[in-house]
Amino acid sequence: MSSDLKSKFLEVYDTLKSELIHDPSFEFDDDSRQWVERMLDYNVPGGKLNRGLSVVDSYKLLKGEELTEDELFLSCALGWCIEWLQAYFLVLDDIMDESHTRRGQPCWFRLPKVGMIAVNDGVVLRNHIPRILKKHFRSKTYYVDLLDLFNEVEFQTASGQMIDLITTLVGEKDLSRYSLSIHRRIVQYKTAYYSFYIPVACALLMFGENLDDHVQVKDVLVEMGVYFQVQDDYLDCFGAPEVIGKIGTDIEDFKCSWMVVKALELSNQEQKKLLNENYGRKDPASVAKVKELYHTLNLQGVFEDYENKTHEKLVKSIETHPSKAVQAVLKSFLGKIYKRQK
Ligand code: DMA
Ligand code: MG
Ligand code: MG
Ligand code: MG
Repeated sequence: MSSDLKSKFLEVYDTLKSELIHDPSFEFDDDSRQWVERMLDYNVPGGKLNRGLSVVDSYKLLKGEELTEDELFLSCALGWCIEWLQAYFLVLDDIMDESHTRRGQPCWFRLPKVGMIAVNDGVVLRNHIPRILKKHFRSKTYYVDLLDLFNEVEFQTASGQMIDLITTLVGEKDLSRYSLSIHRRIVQYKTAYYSFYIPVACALLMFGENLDDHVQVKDVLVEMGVYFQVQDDYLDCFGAPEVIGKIGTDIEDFKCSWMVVKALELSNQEQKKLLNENYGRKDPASVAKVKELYHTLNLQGVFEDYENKTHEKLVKSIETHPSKAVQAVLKSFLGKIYKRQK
């Protein structure tokens, strides 16, 4: 990724933010304008920006030549809509997961002056997306398809979040229900569509393509998204908080994480008992016991093996795609996440 593109991308953020805090549909005063600006700066641009930048990258690869100023701006704006979507989901996810840090700073709702105002901030972030789209894409032939895409993906993500959350209630902490197929269902919906499918789908729409003609691309991207969330589950436990910018809470939250599913698969009766007695408890001693078991079961090695095999499978399936440009889009995406540490 060129630093040029990244600085252009950040420039577009400033433009979009300025439009939103001067939105004529609301009579902003200094306080409300300042609140929105601070909330946006805190929650929208501080991540890796992979999802957003991928729209620009993908569009470039599809077009195969330099973008015009206008195309560059529009692909950046679409990229930012995805970053806004991500910010909206993360602000609410951190409340529901009772997380403490995100991107190396306290979660937004943890700030003393914010608290549960963060719930409404999430709604505001969500509402900014159609406002950006209306301002910049209303006259495009693909405008309705864009709106429909964002609506579909939001529905899928919210549904995935719902099953991620209600699965923890099942059978009063009965781990015997957790399986790889339940895990897959959760992560496909909560992560894959909004993290992997939507950036490429945005680029395809801007390029004039019909999304119904790209089912194979969607399938590969969903597989990549599942792999990405397995990495997230792994890093929740074994990642370095100062690198990933967040402290894991999956064990405390009794999440149907890839780690616990694998641990259950590999455990003997005694180890299962240890899991049942300690998984989903907030006290650090219980969490430490679960992590120790993960070490004993060599889940690091199991993960490494999964990562290598999944990478190989994804490359093979990408290479069956008839278009070299599409292959390049998918490979560039895969390259960004393979063996990621954050
Ligand atoms: C992430 O799940 C999914 C969404 C839609 C935010 P998660 O809670 O594992 O994410 P994180 O580890 O970043 O809190
Ligand atoms: Mg979370
Ligand atoms: Mg969550
Ligand atoms: Mg996680």
